[in-house]
Amino acid sequence: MKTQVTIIGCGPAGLLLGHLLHAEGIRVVILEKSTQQHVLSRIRAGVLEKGTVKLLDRLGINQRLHAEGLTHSGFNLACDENLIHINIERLTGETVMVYGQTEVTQDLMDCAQDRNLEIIYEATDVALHNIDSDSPYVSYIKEGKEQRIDSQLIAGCDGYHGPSRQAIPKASSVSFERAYPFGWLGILADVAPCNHELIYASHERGFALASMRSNTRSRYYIDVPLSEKIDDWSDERIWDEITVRLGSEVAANIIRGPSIEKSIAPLRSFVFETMQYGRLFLAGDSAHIVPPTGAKGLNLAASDVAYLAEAMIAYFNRKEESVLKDYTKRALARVWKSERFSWSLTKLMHRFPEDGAFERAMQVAELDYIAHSEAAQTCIAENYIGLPL
Ligand code: FAS
Ligand code: PHB
Repeated sequence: MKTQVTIIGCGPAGLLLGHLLHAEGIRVVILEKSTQQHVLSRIRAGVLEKGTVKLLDRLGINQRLHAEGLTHSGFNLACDENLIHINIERLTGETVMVYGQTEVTQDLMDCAQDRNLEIIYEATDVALHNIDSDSPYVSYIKEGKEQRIDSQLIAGCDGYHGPSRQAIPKASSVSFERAYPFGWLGILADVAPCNHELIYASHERGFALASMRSNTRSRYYIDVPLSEKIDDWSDERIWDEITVRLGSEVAANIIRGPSIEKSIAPLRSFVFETMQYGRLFLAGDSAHIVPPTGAKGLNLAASDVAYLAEAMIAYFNRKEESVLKDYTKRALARVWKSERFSWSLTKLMHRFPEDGAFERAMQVAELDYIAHSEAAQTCIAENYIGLPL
């Protein structure tokens, strides 16, 4: 098979890039190792920056987003019993949208079908070949048969564990990594949220987050040591811990219910420099990971592909190579700022095992400063809504 761009991975990065190029008449094929159901079964991000919403509006894949998404004009930081409201709309004039990654992925997949954007699911053993030549290709197995796609460019949108980043020689790249000594235990339940906006809580016992997917479906997180196993956490034990960490005032509004999903995700900050090698371009989690504290994962994938699509459209439709060459520099500039914001919010809101009373006093003092400083709140707000592209 021959095409112009082979996209590996059918997560938000691969699907958004596929749609952006397809809309400009560029031929693409998306290869995904799993089934559509499996991709949709993953519970991940829940907050969309304004830039991500604009991208979906531009593609016209936004009916359900605007019908079912929740527009939030603020969120809260909580320190023990004190709630600090960050009024992002008053401070920046912008809002964010609460709409699950699962729903975004569903909408992008449904539209792919309607618009004849080709996705090959259950494509296993994907391997990249000749990526530093003028004739790169990707091989894969489908229904037991070896297949091959020849294309001018390849986009590695296959997440942290995918083959694309591994295909780039170590000598041509530098990695930066910070692993955190805790993970996020998340629970999803069909109960009304305890608050109309998100609450990120820093408590003596640890971190908690009260989020939602709709007015009838809630998503809560607590941080737990990496040694913890989800089977050791009954729903009751999770609700008890959430109730303590969110403080008595908020806890009074918590409605408990059976979990429809619960899992533990490790926290990591990771950046891979470079995002281009020959004819291969990385986008999303294949090139960088942020701890979810800043709600940046999905949104960084979206900003990467906004830059990459612009570069590939210039290359194919206007025969311009320069924008392609600038991709890594442009994308990484925004990636590092989001990495910094996610890392600083993680440091502020979580208890680190090596921390003593002094470090805790520093966290409490910083949160008290934020509570009384418009400048500090504006800094957090402009990062939370998403820095300009
Ligand atoms: P994805 O990982 O979403 O997609 C990559 C795709 O490539 C997958 O469908 C995979 O099956 C496919 N693939 C992998 N290897 C392949 C191969 N060999 N061949 C073919 N296809 C292959 N962000 C938040 O903001 N809030 C959260 O709460 C949050 N929770 C998260 C929890 C977890 C467990 C994880 C891993 C991430 C979480 N994130 C969260 C971040 C998340 O939103 C990611 O940033 C986002 O999914 C990135 O999108 P992609 O880059 O498209 O990668
Ligand atoms: C979520 O709703 O899953 C969510 C929201 C905000 C975050 C992380 C996760 O920062």
